[in-house]
Amino acid sequence: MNETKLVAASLLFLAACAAQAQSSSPSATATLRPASGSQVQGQVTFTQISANRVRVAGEVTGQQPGPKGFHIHEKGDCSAPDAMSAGPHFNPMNMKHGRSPTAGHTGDMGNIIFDDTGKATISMVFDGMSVSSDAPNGIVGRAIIVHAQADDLQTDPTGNSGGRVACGVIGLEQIGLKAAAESEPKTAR
Ligand SMILES: [Cu+2]
Repeated sequence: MNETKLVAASLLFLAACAAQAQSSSPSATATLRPASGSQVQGQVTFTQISANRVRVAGEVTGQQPGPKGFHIHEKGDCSAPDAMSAGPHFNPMNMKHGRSPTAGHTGDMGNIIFDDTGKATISMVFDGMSVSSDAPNGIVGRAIIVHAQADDLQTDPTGNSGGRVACGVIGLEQIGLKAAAESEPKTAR
């Protein structure tokens, strides 16, 4: 192989790596907005770190201190004032409520812990979900919900975590405009 061919081959290899890295680590974001008259809001990012494994990171503020239920719900619709429009927990495997990955719904992310100032800093990894809008376990286009109470990680199907105090639609970062449009309050329901 002469030098030119070698360089060309190397470039092709690098390009292939870059393309693969891009397609295998998509990320999505959700902007949590208050529901049920709360002041709870925040920003959460979902990053695919390997097959069916997603890192969830972000910050939520305006909540009472302590652990509060934190789930992905089935429908990317936060239009109802109490966020009930987001439907039940995202549960494509038809499991009982609990906590992923050993048991539970795909959307069961357990609790996030709010400190004395009402802020929760989130950094967790979950198996069994993907940052996709078409995979069976894809979370894009669904909604993330913060609850009024702690999830007991047991009571089926809700975790007995009370009302919904914040809701945000999960949208791919590449289609930020579409995600923003989807999270606009709907005029008719
Ligand atoms: Cu929930």
